[in-house]
Amino acid sequence: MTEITAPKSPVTSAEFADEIREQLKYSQGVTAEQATAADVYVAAAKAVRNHLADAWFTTQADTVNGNTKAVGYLSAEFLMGKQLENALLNAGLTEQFDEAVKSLGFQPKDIVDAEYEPGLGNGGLGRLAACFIDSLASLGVPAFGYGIQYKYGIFKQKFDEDGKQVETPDYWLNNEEPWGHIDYNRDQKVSFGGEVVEEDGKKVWKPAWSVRAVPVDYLVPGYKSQRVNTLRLWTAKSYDEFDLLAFNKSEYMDAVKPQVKAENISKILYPEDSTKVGKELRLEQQYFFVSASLHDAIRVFYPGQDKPDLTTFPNKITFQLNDTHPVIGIPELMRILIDEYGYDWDTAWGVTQKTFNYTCHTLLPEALEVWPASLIGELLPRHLEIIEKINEQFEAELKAKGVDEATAKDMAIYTGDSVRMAYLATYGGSHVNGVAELHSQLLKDVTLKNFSDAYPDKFTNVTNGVTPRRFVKLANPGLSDLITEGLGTDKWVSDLEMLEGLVPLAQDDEFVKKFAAVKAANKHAFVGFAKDHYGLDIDENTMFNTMVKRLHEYKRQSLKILAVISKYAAIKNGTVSADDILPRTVFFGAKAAPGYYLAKMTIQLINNVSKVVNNDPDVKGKLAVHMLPNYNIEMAQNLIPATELDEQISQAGKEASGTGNMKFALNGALTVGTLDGANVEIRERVGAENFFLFGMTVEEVDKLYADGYNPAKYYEADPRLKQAIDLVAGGTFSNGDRNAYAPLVSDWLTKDWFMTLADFSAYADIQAEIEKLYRDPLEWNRKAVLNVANSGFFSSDRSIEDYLERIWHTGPLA
Ligand code: GLG
Repeated sequence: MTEITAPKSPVTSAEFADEIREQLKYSQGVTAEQATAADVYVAAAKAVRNHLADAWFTTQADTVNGNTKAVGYLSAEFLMGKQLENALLNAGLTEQFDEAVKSLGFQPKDIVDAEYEPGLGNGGLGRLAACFIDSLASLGVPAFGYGIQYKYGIFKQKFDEDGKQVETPDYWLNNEEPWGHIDYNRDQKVSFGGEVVEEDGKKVWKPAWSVRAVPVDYLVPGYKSQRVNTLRLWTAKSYDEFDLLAFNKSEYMDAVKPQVKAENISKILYPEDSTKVGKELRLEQQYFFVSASLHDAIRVFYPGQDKPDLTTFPNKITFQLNDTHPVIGIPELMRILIDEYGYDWDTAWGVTQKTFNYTCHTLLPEALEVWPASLIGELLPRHLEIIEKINEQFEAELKAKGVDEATAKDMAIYTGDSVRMAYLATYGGSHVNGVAELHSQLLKDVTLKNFSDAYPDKFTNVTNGVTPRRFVKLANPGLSDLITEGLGTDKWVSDLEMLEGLVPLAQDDEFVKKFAAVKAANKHAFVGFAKDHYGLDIDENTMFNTMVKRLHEYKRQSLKILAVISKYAAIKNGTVSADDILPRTVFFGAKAAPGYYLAKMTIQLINNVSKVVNNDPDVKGKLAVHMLPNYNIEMAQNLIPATELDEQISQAGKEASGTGNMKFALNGALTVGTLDGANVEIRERVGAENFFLFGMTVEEVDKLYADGYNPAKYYEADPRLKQAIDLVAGGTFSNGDRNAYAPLVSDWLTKDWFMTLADFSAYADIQAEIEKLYRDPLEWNRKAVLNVANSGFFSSDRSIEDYLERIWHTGPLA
């Protein structure tokens, strides 16, 4: 095997400045004197990319020639965040960069800020994929991320003067994008539609139309591993850009139609999060990237071979299906093996089942994709046949296992009308995992119970994690320095469980005070960030209390805003004395899916509560509320390190894991949360006494549903809750308009599917405990240090180690 070479020998800052100048001159066509910050950003990006190139090529060669199985991470979303700082860190060029840009007359921060954040994901699932490929590279495991280079990422969120969410397109490729390398010579053809005919006793798919899948390669540098993996995002192009015949007849629009149809496939990221969509285009997107990726893997691992031995495919690469979105890959690999390479069904099935594994990210039944069979039949007729046959084989297998008919029917992959992708994934792959202990247990007990009974060995858990590079080292340099000082080494950045070494320091008052000073500095920095970005004036001498995540009823932003309203009312009414009020600034950040009515109304309510509260002289200095627009990775990197109290208040049994919760704990925020998702494990590790637990458990929730839930009862029982809802209903946050929030209020009082009202009292009660502790800064910060010290488990490096051991059965390159 090839020697691992370091990513191009380290350079001095003067040399790096020359490299930037060279890029400016020969690539961008501007001199250093003419260059703007945006120019220098592009030049620096290209310069650092060059530094990583050799390690990238070596890694590719070793991936193909070595005997370590690679990982293919198939994901419809990769929410990468800005790249420059991370690439510099992993290339070991941070200091050179800082000096170099200063010598060119710029501030490093302005160059970093000039990067436009790509938003190719919705939330946790997409960000997890980004953390995972970072960890794979850092652990030296050969891996490919495979996805789509959407032209428009997640919409940009603004608020209109009524506080309503307004979505605008996110055209992130508006300016030169220096990271992706488009590779027209490694394209793949992806076909759709048409019919299946029999020729010489063989099924032959005659598709109606095809698109050209062109890869755009992003380098994924590992931290101190000398390895650089590939994120290959596909973009759709037309084969017949231009129909000359139509054009000659001056039908200009018709002439470009094929191009428009083809390019639509990679045009937009679906802005749904955990909700079902039934869009033809979405299935086209899924098939597009999965088909291209599987063919690409065959190209990579069997170079130049016309008749490769694909029975070895699962030894070359194992594919992880990130949720149900890529599950069409199962019938696609069957089709490739049988139709394109002539394998028999059983051989193809053996290879396919060994190749795939499936991660489920939800507990909401409506988020498990189910496709109408008619749609699959129209778009992918051969695949529908294969799915039917898989289903027949599955039924026979269940029968042989003694599964009764009614149960087998419930488990059908193909019902005649529809195809259940989660079931197809569970049967068609080797392993199924949930993303936190509780979630994996609930998958076995509830969501996929029949499958777990029939195939107990398939089921396992891998608790999520987050990359310590981006979310501690880069986001929180002050804390990083303090950790390094405390541990006497910076090795924790790639071995996060070393943070445990900080446990004794939580008893050292001097250390705790240093931690408090870092937090204060981060708060101060965020005040500046909020002023620059949103024009806000924030009082840093208040508790920073944050709830950032997608807006969804189950996550219960409603619970938080009702508690805020109740506190506002208490201050106004004088029910709390001035001395008893702990000054708080509450931050929300959340995007709602554009078609999600109640979620959008919740955003509007938060914005209007914010308007009323922040402009009321009676509560000035005591309570402030901000709904920050366009929550994204950049905001997370700035806000999380500044947060003191974070909110993880979903209804128990609904949040599969959460990953924001891990980022907050690692940055020394205390959590107020329910026993849901990974909160359970966070609490176990940081200690019950260092976590504010409230609310119903999964069992209590189930029981209450079963007994018949009546939210109005809770409204009547707790005057704080009644008053908060009455204020909303009475028009306090809508200029007296009593109808403005009627649908929301009516939902609370009559449905309240996620039991916000039932958990309100417990949530309001625990605030006293939180505030009491906060008044004792030393004790609060001691607990915060213990949160940091005991959260090392939540590194995505550990998650990847678990996947390697429990599911992928592979490891780093030698
Ligand atoms: C999901 C879940 C989250 C989970 C994330 C990553 O809702 O609880 O943390 O995936 O596994 N759709 C998501 O974001």
